Amino acid sequence: MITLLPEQAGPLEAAELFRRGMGGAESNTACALASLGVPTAWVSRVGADGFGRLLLTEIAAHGVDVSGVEVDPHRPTGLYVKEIGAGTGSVHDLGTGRSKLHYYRSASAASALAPAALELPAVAALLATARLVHLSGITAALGQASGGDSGRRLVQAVLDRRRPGQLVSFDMNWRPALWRRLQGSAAVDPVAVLAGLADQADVVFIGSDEAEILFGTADPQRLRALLPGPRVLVVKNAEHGACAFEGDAAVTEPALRVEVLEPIGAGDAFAAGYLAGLLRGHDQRRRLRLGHVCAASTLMVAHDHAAPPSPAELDRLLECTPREWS
Ligand code: KDG
Repeated sequence: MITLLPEQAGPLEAAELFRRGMGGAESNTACALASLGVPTAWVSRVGADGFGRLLLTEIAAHGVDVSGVEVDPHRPTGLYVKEIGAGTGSVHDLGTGRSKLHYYRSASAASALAPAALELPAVAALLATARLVHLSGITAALGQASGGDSGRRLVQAVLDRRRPGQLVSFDMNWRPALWRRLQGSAAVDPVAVLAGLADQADVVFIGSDEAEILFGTADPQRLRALLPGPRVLVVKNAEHGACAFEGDAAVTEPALRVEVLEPIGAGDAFAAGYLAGLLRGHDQRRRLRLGHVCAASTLMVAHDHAAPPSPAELDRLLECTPREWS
């Protein structure tokens, strides 16, 4: 997605100047993974417009393979506007942050993502060799607002077709606006859909704020009991830290203390850091740490993503003791 970020905080009606940026949970994660040196590809759809061309160029410039991105001649590229310090206390309606996102995505190219995407030769070739496929609850929700479930079917098809040994990670990414039908309430129970998909993945990420809304608890042990399927369940508790369960064994790692400018995108960066650690064979503590370091870089900027620290700084942060961990 393209993002429009007002130059000044305040209500949207007072914003005159906007800075253009790049957002979208999956592409944020892809860019951060590529910046960490992990060969990464992004599969999505953009419009045949300037914003679509810009996204393709910029995401490729981060080192991400965009050969699996389809250009739709009939639908525009998705867009969202960030309202900074909107005073509503809601990010994705979660009540955690200082911004509110206004989406212009319902008729966008990416909103038409469907299982047919897997038939594209470029996408089939990427999936045939990928060690890990990262999915999110955002993709699963696409189509729901207009009464369809193409996004959910696409996520299910990826899960069904995974090769032996191929890992699938799933970021819950609760976006209530996507699950609300354009008129009336949701056609399906989003909690059942998300829990059902998460249960089939190998690694699942969930924020405690979204866990509280979806499952009525943010307690990691209770969440593990509710989501027993994935080999690894990572529960992220914002500035406090994150807890990873592998089987029943839990490892908790505190977050870095940083000055937060804007939280959107930090979860995507965390997923990238954790997954890079997993693919490199790091233990749980190091994976969580790498997640926190990547999240911290994003928390300190107004845009949705930031380059992770240099390899030398990363090594220092991964080696220090929790007391020096700030
Ligand atoms: O996680 C960050 C995303 O929320 C943002 O980049 C936009 O993908 C987006 C979404 O659907 O909220």
